[in-house]
Amino acid sequence: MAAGEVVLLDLFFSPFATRVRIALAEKEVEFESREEDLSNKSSLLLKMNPVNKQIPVLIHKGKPICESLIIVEYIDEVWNHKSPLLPSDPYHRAHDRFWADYIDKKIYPAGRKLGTSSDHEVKEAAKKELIENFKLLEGELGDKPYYGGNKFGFVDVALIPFYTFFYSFEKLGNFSFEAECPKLVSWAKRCMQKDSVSKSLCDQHKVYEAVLEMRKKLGVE
Ligand code: GS8
Repeated sequence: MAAGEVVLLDLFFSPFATRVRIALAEKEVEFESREEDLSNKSSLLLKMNPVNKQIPVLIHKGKPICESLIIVEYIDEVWNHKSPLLPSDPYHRAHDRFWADYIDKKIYPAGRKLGTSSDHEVKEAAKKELIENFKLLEGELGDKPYYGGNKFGFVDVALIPFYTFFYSFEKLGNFSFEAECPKLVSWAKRCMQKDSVSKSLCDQHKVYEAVLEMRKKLGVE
């Protein structure tokens, strides 16, 4: 592959960018990661994602693809020679898209609320909501090794980046994921045994530092 053919506008602790790094690693696609400073966005980011001005953006042969789940689907379609992420059956594909959407609509907002709140009651409500949402996801996993069944798939890619936030959630919410969602923690550890995942996820302590930094900037103690 020619140098610069695949470029990712990236941010090391972003769960959304991590999805893209995992999908590219699953497909063994080489890429150039360009770390963005979101307080001083590059002209390339503004040009490639003029609508949302957000990372991640995948630039493939000079053309941008935005929104992490759309990017993961694109990667799955373009590099379809190995490690299929979405199932071939349309019903199962729709089912996977539903759960990936659930993660964006339920997990991310509740996690963000917990990460950015200082008020005790708001924080407790966010923690309760987050745990309930994760428990529901744990139920969906059931006794399967992965959300993709016997193999790592689309929903696994969508969810596993949030594992690096578990430590931050536990510190901020004063609870234990192991106690609340033991099967989900076993699933996460299983995913972490894959090189594509372990090399793409950011260290949980670095994530916690970034969360504390963000709380300082927002003026929440
Ligand atoms: C979310 C991307 C996002 O929130 C996706 O790609 O799935 N739905 C999108 N990106 C954040 C960084 S990660 O927290 C971002 O770029 N924020 C900058 C901004 O909003 O100005």
